[in-house]
Amino acid sequence: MSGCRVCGGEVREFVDLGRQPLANGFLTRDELDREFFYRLAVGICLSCTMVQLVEEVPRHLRYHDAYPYHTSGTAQMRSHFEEDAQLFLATELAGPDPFFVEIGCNDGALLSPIADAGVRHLGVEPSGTVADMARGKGIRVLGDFFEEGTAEAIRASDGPADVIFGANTICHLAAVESLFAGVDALLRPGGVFVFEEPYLGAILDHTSFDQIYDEHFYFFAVRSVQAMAERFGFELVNVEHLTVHGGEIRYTLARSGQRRPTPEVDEVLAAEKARGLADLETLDRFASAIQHIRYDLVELLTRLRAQGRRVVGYGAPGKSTTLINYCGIGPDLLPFICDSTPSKQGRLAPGSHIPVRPPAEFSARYPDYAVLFAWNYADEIIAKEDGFRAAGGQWILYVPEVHIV
Ligand code: DWN
Ligand code: SAH
Ligand code: ZN
Repeated sequence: MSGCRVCGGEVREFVDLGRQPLANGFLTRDELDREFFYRLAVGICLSCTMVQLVEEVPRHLRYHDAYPYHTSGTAQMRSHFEEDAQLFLATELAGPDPFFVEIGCNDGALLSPIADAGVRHLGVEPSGTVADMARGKGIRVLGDFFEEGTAEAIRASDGPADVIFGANTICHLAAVESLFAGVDALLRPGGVFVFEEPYLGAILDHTSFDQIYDEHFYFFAVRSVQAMAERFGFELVNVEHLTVHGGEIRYTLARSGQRRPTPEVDEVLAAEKARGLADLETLDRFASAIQHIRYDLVELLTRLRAQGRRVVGYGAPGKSTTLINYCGIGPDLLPFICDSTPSKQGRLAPGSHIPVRPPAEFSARYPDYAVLFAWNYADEIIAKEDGFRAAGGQWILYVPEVHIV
């Protein structure tokens, strides 16, 4: 295989999830004969330790006008980004006439309070429908991919940025050289580049292998992000653990020598070393835990079907595409999946072609069991759907292992 996308080093593959469709490629019936597949496998760079996909899906196939994910669709993410915005407004954006740039602003969950505060801002968002939703909230959006060229154009029209931010987006950008060249062109000398992304350590802790799909090209850890930053003239100056999306880290980068790193950077680095996060044995253990989950889940669903129990899926996140296709689950085991996102409803789930329906179909006739694909919102969903358990229904979770609650 080809080398590491960050440093060119040798990449050792440790997980192969087979042929997979686009995680967010929800289809109409007439699109069925044109479905795109690729090989989903993950490796670690033996030189810089960056964990990454071995095959990149071209970005225009991943992000386009039909991209169906809406950040503001869940209460948890709305309030998370509202808090982020208030944090930035009180700190990095407290000076005179600050300028804030968000890479991958989606429907504007974070930029909305920043715009409301009257702060100069720009979202960079290539997926047209979500970009328009953000514009509808009074947010300035550039409908394009962030890369060196777009960053230079922003710098020329708007001047330097105090903060460049990305959430669940920076790990999607395979071309890190262009990303960092863009950040270098746009960020003011003392500014910060901040991003929040799923943490490799959390993915291993919970065996949440469903976080692996076409969009998540990199699986960041403190050591690999520190090495990447240094390679491009930046320094990792702070790390903070976040609970959203099953466990993330917020990384703060500054230009080398501009800010003193906080003790947390060395603390988390030491913790990663102590647990052997980048060791091949650790990654091989993860790979075998994945196989156990597949065995247990397929066995459970097959047994429930034999017993005549009705089982449906709850939530159709991008993550569910990996789980469903790796386990070979089809409409025979799960007749439908309900999801609150209008742009997914009425379509077929990628690969499995299980129909996606509105949550009203769930409550209209409760099944005996529901597989909770949106497990990162378990508390919110189980509380909201209390009628399901009151009617005798049971939730099936598969993170960190298959269990019924
Ligand atoms: O990184 C990414 C993150 C930010 O968003 C992208 N690559 C794609 C996407 O990942 P995801 O699809 O795994 O995200 P979520 O937020 O875990 O998706 C949850 C899904 O569950 C959504 O489709 C909405 C749905 N849902 C629901 O139907 N009822 C969620 C809740 C809370 C509900 O009550
Ligand atoms: N930040 C939001 C959205 C994450 S989904 C959140 O945390 O919920 C990833 C988003 O990044 C999508 O909206 C996608 O269109 C956008 N994106 C992908 N590549 C990009 C790029 N090169 N520049 C800017 N946005 C990009
Ligand atoms: Zn490398």
